[in-house]
Amino acid sequence: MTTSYKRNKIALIGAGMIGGTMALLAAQKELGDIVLLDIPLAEGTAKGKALDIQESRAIDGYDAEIIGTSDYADVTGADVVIVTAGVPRKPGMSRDDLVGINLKIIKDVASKLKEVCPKAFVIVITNPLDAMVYTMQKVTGFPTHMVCGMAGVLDSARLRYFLADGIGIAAQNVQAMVLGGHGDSMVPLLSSANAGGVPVTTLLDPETLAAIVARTRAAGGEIVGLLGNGSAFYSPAAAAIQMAEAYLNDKKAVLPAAAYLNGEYGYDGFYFGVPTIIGAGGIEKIIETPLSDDETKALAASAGEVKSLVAGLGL
Ligand code: A3D
Repeated sequence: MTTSYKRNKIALIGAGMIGGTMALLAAQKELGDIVLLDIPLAEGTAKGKALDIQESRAIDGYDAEIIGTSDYADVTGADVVIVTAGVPRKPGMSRDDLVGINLKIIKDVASKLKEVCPKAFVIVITNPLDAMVYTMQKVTGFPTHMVCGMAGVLDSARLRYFLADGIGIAAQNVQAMVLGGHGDSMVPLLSSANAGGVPVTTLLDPETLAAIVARTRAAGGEIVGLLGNGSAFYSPAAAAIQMAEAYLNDKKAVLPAAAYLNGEYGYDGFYFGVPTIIGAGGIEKIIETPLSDDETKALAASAGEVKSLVAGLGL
């Protein structure tokens, strides 16, 4: 009996800082063949990054094909699409300040994806995240469980790192989640955060914990301020690739993601950061975790902000 296996196809829309980093990570993890797409004006960037990564194949040993393009025909049949098309923040800007310019871009990208890869699992990264993932789903009409946003994995990784650093242990030993919208009102959950099963509230004093929560909320802006030009890209790329891997390898991974709510947490009809299970079915389930009273209130405030931004999209 002969069995032939086809490699997965991963399309990265936007070949900028996050797009290029994701291409490298996806190649190193051998997730599949990679298409790096940008606008015609930046096609050279997409082609150049693709060729640069291809030229490291002999060193790294992976076999994936990586191409750069501005032609959506090359995206045809993609299994996973990760979208970073748009512009990042500059120092002093909020994520919501990007809505005008990025809304047009996401509408354009979504209308093309709808034609070429209707079965894809789509992960949006472009900010303002919760509004852009909503736009992606509305314009493509793809099933809501096949369209999601990356923010929670990144925000939670930041929280986990800051907690681990404060306690003096390895970051992977800390389990903690950030829920809600991907903005200043995001909700780091301390009630369930633990280090190897031990509640972090017993390991760090309240002042230190409050400072960590504040730093987590402002962590994206901290990097924007340091870089002076552009926003974080290594950790956002790693976070989105973890989500893509969970889908492609049916990992049933518990990962916070911007998922479409149908009554979970008492909300309905918009995308919001919640714990999910990601596997071959996309967002297979939204998990409802117990929250403290303060966390419930903070989540309500964050939901109010996301809902008003989404209401202004005119979709
Ligand atoms: P950048 O390096 O500027 O790359 C964006 C790329 O998108 C550029 O190469 C553009 O040419 C390209 N682009 C613009 N319009 C289109 C289009 N219509 N079709 C295809 N490509 C297009 O930015 P980046 O990679 O640093 O960031 C990308 C986005 O991610 C920004 O909106 C950031 O705000 C956002 N971001 C989100 C997070 C989250 O956690 C959600 C974290 C970091 C950055």
